[in-house]
Amino acid sequence: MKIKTLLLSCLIGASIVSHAVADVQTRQIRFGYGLNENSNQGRATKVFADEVSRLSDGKLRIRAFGGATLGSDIQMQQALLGGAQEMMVGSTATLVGIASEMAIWDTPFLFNSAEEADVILDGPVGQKVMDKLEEKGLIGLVYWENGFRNLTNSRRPVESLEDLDGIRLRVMQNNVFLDSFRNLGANAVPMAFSELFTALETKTVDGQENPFNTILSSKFYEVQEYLTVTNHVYSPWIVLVSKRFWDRLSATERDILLEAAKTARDFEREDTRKEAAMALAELQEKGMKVNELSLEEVERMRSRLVDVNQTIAQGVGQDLWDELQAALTELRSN
Ligand code: TF8
Repeated sequence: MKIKTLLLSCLIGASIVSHAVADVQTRQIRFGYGLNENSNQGRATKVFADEVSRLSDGKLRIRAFGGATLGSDIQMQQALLGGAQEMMVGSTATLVGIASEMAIWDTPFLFNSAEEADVILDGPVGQKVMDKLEEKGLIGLVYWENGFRNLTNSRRPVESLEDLDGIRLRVMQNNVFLDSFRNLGANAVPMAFSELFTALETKTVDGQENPFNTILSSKFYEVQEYLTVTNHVYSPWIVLVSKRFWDRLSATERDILLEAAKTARDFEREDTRKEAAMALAELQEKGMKVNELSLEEVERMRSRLVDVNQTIAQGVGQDLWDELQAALTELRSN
């Protein structure tokens, strides 16, 4: 009985696959990302590429370009809009110029844990925000984890908010980040990630903020002495497809890209969390001086940032904001 069922499901499986692959053309898909190959972004892109190849019998070929060789996040988004590039993964924060709703993920201290982020991002609110991209010419497939962001700088340990005074801090090209860090007293400078290492090295800026993973994989420890654990915001990445390209794909081709993006997402989140758990110790070994912001200072930081929430709610629409808050309340009551 069991063998029979197994055989039967193999047969059904085989027929689905052969039908499916017939619906798949040979295509090259340029997939760009900003971090280097030896980063969580790079490793997950490799998983995505392998999975797309496996599901399509090698017909769909992902050509991955890391290290911003196809341009910064914003430049790649433009290439996707124009149809000059097919896919990318990048920060949602840099997408705000195209879909203002994306700013909702920039809310300081929004999520208490990565697991909370998973539920919200993969749930109805995450989907709703992602769907806003379509009318702008982009298709969002899934969110990957960038992670909780922490502060580094080359000037001094940041123990209190006052220590941020006058620090030239690179932020993502996004008004929420700009306003947030200005409210905290830093001299915030918006800049593409692809220019950041050099800017830190030449002291054009004194500091930046990113998850431990990126501080490690981008070797910021070579040019930044102080790391302050703040976890001030959880930032997602999003996997994007050019709508012009998407519109030409068959249903099967679309399914393959979406399935592979989900597999890569699950891998990426696990990989990122494992790396993050080790990264802090490694950064200390590399010579970074690490301090944790005291609870009292975190509270001061939160209260200075409350005004930003108001601005975000206005920008994304009060309804969406309320929906997110309700989803979080429900999640936390379980
Ligand atoms: C940043 C982000 C970067 C992303 C990446 C290049 O600081 O955290 O990780 O933009 O896609 O810019």
